[in-house]
Amino acid sequence: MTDLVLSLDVTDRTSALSIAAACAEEVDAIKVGYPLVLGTGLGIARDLADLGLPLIADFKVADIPNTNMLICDQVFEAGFSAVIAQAFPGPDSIAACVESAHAHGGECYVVAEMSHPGALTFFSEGVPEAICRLVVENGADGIIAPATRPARIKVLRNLIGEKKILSPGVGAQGGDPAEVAPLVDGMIVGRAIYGAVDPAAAARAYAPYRR
Ligand code: O7E
Repeated sequence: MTDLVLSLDVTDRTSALSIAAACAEEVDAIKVGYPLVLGTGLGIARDLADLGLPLIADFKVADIPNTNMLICDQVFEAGFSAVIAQAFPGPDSIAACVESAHAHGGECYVVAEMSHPGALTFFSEGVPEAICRLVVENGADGIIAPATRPARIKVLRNLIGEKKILSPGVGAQGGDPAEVAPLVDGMIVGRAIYGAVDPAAAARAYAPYRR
């Protein structure tokens, strides 16, 4: 029903490569963020890209357009196939990420609403809805929406049409894969897989929800 995206939030190279290799058959993409890149260096992207899976750079890029462009160019030159940006710097900043992504044959996802409890402080009162409209206007490939609030995913889906939804919060944050999988294009799962004694078996447990 959906892709399974492994959020590889470990901080050492040996663990990252062994977990990724063990789970390669069980997942559809790998998301890499600050924990792993700060722990190992950007070169980890090339090592992971060798597995042949799409590689999503979760740097939640959030700067002026020129800086966003410089960051995204580095991301794609490092071997990533997609980048995640924040929307709050505005349409021109998102557009810079989209332009860099598409110039490199990659994708750009924009955070519309986050999954943790505190997210409701600022991602409220129509803000995620406004972000979705921006995403449609500026040609981004999709949004990030919270697996912890499936009702909100349905609302945001109605605003973005065919664009993709990647959804973190399944597993450790309490999101239910059976409820979320039919609503999204990719479920992002971190600790419930990489923190398991047998990460491959933990990833395989999501097989009933994969397309
Ligand atoms: O809770 P886990 O361990 O399954 O990990 C979830 C991952 O998704 C982790 O990397 C976290 O930083 C990220 N995430 C959220 O948990 N909630 C959000 O709202 C957004 C993200 C995220 O990745 O944003 C970009 C996809």
